[in-house]
Amino acid sequence: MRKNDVLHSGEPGETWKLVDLIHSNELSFLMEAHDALSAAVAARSGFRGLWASGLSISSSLGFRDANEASWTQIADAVERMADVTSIPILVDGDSGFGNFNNARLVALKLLQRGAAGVCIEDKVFPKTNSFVGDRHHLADVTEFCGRLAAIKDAVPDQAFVLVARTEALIAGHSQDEALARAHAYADAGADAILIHSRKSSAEEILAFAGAWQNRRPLVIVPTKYHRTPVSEYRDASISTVIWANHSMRAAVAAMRAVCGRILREESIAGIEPDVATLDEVFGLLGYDELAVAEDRYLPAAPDPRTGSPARPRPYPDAERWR
Ligand code: SPV
Ligand code: MG
Repeated sequence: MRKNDVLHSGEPGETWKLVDLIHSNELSFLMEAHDALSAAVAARSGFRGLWASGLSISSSLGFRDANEASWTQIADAVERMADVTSIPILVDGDSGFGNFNNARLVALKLLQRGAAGVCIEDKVFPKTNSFVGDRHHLADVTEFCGRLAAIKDAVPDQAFVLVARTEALIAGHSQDEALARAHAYADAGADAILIHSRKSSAEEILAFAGAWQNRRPLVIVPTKYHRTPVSEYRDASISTVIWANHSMRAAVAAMRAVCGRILREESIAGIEPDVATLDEVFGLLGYDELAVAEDRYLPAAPDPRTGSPARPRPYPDAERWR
């Protein structure tokens, strides 16, 4: 579930895990993460893959999801997520941060920083979050296919998953337009297609899935149509569901609640049962490994009373942090 906590060079074949998830006959789930801590929590919870959400990373940095954060800031966040987990990360690469040249550079850098795949959407730079306003200008199909092809050519690792996301339905276009785009993106080399919708029912997504006939694995983001049971996605042979922003939104709600209570009660006594213990935080971030490493690498301090070089383990609590 977790790498060697601090000194982690990645595990051989790790990126294939995302290929396996996307191609699995089972419905797969990717959980949103926006920093190392949320990635560690999702991995510990049992999720087998992560979605490095542009919205959530931007929000955690105090930016709007409108390409205000630079791609290097996104890559920094992704690197820390990859450092503390061993589950694959599909990175939200927005529209690729420019033309084919920016897109292929970003994809290559994300691979180098530990990502297992990138998803790029057929918008122009700067993009706007799909749930904000109506200015969702689609990229020209041929030009977007160039971005996809350039990524495929530039990223030599066959295990690196390229997801092409069409915003055709978000931008108010027809199913036919969405399908034509998806077929063009598959022809250009996309390993999977993400079809996005902001309707409150899954109707248009399920219609798309029916017409798509599983030509490539289909990925969905049911943020707005959240009431649909996942059994409907299984029945529609959808490959992967992304829970796109729920750790970030949960964190906002939890922080709001705890700040309000501490302010009102002028005390932290009452909130203790409602916040994570420090042991949980230490456990998530591998403090047990540091305890073992200190024992191994630091010179033994003499006992001040006896002068003996033998010293107790520095963190007798380490077992609780596993
Ligand atoms: C994100 O998580 O940043 C996404 C999904 O792109 S959405 O916010 O639904 O557009
Ligand atoms: Mg996004």
